[in-house]
Amino acid sequence: MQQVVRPRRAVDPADDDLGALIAARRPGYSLPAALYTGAAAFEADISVVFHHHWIVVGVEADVPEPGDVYAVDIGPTPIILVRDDEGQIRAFHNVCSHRGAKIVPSGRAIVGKLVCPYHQWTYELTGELTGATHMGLDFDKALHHLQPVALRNIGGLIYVCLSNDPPEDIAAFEAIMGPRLAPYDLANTKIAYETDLIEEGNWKLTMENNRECYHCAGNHPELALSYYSTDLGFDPSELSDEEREQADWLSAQYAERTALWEACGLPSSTVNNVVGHPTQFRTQRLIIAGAGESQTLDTRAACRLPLSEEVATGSGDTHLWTVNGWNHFMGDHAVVFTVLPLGPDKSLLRTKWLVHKDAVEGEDYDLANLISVWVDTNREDADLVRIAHQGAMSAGYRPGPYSRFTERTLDEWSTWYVERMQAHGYGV
Ligand code: 3BY
Ligand code: FES
Ligand code: FE
Repeated sequence: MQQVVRPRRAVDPADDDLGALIAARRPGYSLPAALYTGAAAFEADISVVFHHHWIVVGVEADVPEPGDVYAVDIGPTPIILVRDDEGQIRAFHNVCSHRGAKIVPSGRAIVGKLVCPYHQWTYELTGELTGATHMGLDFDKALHHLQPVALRNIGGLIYVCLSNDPPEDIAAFEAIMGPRLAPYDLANTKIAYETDLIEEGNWKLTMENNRECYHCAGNHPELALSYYSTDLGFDPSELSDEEREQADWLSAQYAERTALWEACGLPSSTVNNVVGHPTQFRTQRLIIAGAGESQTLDTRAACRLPLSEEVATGSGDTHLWTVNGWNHFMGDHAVVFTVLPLGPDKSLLRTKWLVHKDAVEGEDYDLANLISVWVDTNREDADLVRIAHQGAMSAGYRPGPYSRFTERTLDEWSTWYVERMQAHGYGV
């Protein structure tokens, strides 16, 4: 069998000097290579971004019933989401208070209690330790409950923060996104399908790739049917007369539709809280192209049961980007993407397609039709992330200029990253 030799970046001693790398980032340009490829940057990302910021890990539908457990790994730190007997969703470190074993394997389970496989310490779904044999009469179980993790359920999206001092601006995010997501009634959805894609690239390259649609025209024939890539901006001087007419038409449509949506109680204006916001997010209600209903190949709804009556027709696509995810909420279904780092050059992209919980596969929706656009788009994006990472590994890589028309959001992303690293003491 032929052995696959993975390319390795020539190690430069400066790769470990995160302070110098952060200080070297030039505004308007992509990051120095070692911030994408280096082991030191990866460790700092886990510590600064994933252990001190609000991270999206799942949706209410991951734990629909009491006793449902969903175990996720945030870098080296495994956590569990659990719905307790009162219906409350809680998050805990997935680490036993005895000798620290990981209690539940990653993935989903249904349990009555949480029992550590090592010595069978037993926890209630509230985290309380109720069973621990041979520990003596003086052993106080109350001191050994599971360690809680900060959790916010924002319109059905589950955010956690591993820090004991979580960024307080989650309140601003909640104030804006709570009302925007409420009409989609995510609490009453189910996961129709889920995919795990291991991307061969740094998680920041996955996030950068998703923040621009410069690459869409050349790479996403399926998504292009329902997605107006021009909503992310093009250089007007490069447009033909016909293209300019189209762009003008689209801006007029946006003005008209945004006013209409707002009048119907569907908040729609763009909010861009990235630079200067620890809990970064950007949201916008997009017009869907074609028949305007959904991100499908025929641009019509894939599921005949809407997520709610409020969004049943003409509600467009609420697009939300956060630090490790992006989302599309449409009238008939939602697609939720979460990105979790596995290594400097490996990231997990988990995608969930949500439909109304009463929708029946084969009757209300055809699964292949529901998932087809994003299965293809994800595969295409994974290829782009792979070649971007390969380039960053090369001795020939130099930080390159972001387009001020189509990649403004990337400059904001990289600026946010540098700011957050500096806030945690790197490069200052
Ligand atoms: O649709 C998305 O989620 C993103 C935004 C722009 C390009 N991309 C495919
Ligand atoms: Fe969990 Fe011992 S490590 S019971
Ligand atoms: Fe893409």
